[in-house]
Amino acid sequence: MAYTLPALPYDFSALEPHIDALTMEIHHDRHHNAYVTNLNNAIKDTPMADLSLEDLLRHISKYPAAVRNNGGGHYNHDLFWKVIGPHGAGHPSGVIATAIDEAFGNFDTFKEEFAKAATTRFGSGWAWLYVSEGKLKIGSTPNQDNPLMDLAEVHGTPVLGLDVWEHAYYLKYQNKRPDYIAGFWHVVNWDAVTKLYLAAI
Ligand code: MN3
Repeated sequence: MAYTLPALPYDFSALEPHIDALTMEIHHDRHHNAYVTNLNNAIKDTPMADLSLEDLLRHISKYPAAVRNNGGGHYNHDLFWKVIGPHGAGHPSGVIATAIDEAFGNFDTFKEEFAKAATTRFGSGWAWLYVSEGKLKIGSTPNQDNPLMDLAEVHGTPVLGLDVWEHAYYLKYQNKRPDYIAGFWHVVNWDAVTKLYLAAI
């Protein structure tokens, strides 16, 4: 069955002023849509069409680059729209807060380490909070790779991702990626992150 572009679960303007409406519209309707279209084209009439997206990504070294780039692009953006949203608390609570404190010492240290991963990813890519063998870890991947992929530098299940491609922030922030990262903390949906964490441990 062909993949479809998931509807954004809030308005394009819902993340203002931290992520602007025009960026959200172009990012979702054009960039994410293109990954879905190109993924469908890459797997059409092949055995890959019968596998789940996660199965494709976990064994991505066996598949064409178009599946790596567009399958990763679809998975990563689907996750991204879920882990951001309006009315962010600004900080985690409950089980995810405890797990972050255990893994990184405290929330401020976690934010610094995550921001460092996002800032130092050269060129296009993603910063991740992911679960590996039950523990939270921070890492980054280039392009549309992610920690599910067998050929990635980091391995685990993503629970929070930050898109640091310029298309994610350039209209509002231009070259100031650190300012975009600072805005990101205002729109993280920690309830969604908690659900992903509980499913991954
Ligand atoms: Mn993107």
